[in-house]
Amino acid sequence: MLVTNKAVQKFIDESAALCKPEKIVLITGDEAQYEALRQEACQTGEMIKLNEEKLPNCYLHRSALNDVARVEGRTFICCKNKEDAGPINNWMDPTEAYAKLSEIFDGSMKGKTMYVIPYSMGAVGSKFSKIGIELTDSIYVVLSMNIMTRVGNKVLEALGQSEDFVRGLHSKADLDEEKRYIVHFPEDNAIWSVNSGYGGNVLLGKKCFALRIASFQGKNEGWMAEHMLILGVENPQGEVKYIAAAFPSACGKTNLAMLIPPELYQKKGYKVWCVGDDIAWIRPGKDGRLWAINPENGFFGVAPGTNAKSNPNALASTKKNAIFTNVVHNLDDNTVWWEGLDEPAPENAIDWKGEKWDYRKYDKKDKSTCGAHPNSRFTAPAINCPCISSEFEAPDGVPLSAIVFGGRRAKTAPLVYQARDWNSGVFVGSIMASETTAAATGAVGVVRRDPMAMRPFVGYNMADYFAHWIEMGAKAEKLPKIFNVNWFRTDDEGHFIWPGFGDNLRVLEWILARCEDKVDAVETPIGFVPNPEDINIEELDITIDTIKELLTVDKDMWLEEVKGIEEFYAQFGDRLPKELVEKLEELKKAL
Ligand code: GTP
Ligand code: SPV
Ligand code: MN
Repeated sequence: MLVTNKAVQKFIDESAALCKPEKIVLITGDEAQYEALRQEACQTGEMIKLNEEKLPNCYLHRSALNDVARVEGRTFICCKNKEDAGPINNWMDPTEAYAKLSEIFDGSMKGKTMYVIPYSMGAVGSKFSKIGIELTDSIYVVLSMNIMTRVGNKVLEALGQSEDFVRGLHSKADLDEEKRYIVHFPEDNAIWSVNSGYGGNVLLGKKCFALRIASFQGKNEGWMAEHMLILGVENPQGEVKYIAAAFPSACGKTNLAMLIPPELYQKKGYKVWCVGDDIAWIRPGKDGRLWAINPENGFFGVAPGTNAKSNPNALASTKKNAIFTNVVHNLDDNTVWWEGLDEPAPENAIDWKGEKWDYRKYDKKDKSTCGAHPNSRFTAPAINCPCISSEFEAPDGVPLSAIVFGGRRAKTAPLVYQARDWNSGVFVGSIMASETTAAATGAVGVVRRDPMAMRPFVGYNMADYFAHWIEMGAKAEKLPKIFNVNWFRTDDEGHFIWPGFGDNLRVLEWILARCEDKVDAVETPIGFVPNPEDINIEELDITIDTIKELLTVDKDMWLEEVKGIEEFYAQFGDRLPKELVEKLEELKKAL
């Protein structure tokens, strides 16, 4: 072992004493080591090597049938005082949690190898970056972390003798659902995850560190960790403006981050650049603006629905050095397939469960007949993305012109509206609600409050998180403007009214015009909506009446909404910032 950092070595020794692995292997970042691990995983059946000509260095992995998404009910924030975790998070006393999980971890790696993954969230050595050490018994985790983060000796070098790193311990153990725990100790910079092998539960740099632990660090250190994509819109003059957007899981971040401008916009010279598709770390800069970095190094994107029309950039990103999880295996040419891909379903196929699959039995209305799991995903290196931003590695990140919130709302929320000011924007984020998706276990399609798309990811009391947002507003003079969008309004038959995807640029154009005071708007009780003629519908098959309809703010529905907000706010008691109580009163009065 080449670890010279004493705190890292102590963490490894203590964890090894608990989990009792047969071997300990340091992940160095060396390609030969990865290649040996890929081969080992193929021998054990953990991964399947795909067609080298069509999908070079790509692999397929199937998770256990009971382990296909994040498990919010088994995710805990373990801080000393229960009140500090707040009413939204599950809480366990840290001492109790360590004891309970120690029993599960005890001997969980017997006969197995414990891999030590030193990784950096953000470019290695940048002052905005943070380091984690993940210990795991899963090769799938090692190889996926190598795609999603920056890994290896260079990270240990950057860490030096510092003790400032997040300690992540993961074991698949028996994949027993009843003993599955995703547990965070924000006060100890530690994460323990056991009995899962799936994405957000086990790639500890992602939701566990970069959102739950980092949101807590950000509150204490004066910055923000958010569930946001970051994109740059380049106008025909070549100026690039940056937008960060928070949508709940499986509500369109990856799609918006990589959008292809409609032909009309391409001809004019518009381009969109992707900085990140899931997580943003945001800090006030010396110039009074808010600056954002994407701490990740790859995409863990939803596969179903990704195709050459909806998201060609995401599709292109998966063509080499990618890992697919729970998609269909096309045996005819040893490639992969999922619902919504451009090609017809393969004749000769294995579904996500590992069983022979007949596409003729597929029924759109019955998710259980899908070949690919609805939350099947790809892990792909960011550098594969044709529209990756030149600022992707910029150590200080990019300056934000706008922050956009959004969710899946069939009716209430209009296509777009602008908050009156920063605190109104915090209010708009705090009242977000969205239909649940397959990204987490549980019912799908139920509307729930998901403030700032962070409901499952705030590592402390959400009332304090709202207060932190308000405080951040006082820290920067040139704040981004705040907006809310809804691509998901439906007609009476349940069809989406707005075309979405690339055409969302038409809405971003209005948003950026508002940021530069170039366009008027109409004031409504919830904020400013566009004049319908200011949303460009050239070359679309919808009329101005459809836009009018998409922009309506229905008072009765909003009065109903207010009741839901009051109920939601009531949980926080006195801890809810008074600024938000005032904003709710203002909304009620305006309605
Ligand atoms: P996470 O990775 O879970 O955080 O999800 P995400 O927010 O990145 O969502 P993603 O972009 O993967 O989109 C999820 C689903 O939303 C896919 O099925 C898309 O097809 C669909 N979707 C994305 N953008 C739009 C849109 O503009 N309109 C409509 N109708 N659907 C969209
Ligand atoms: C999400 O659920 O928001 C994701 C996927 O981005 S996971 O990494 O599983 O959290
Ligand atoms: Mn996400």
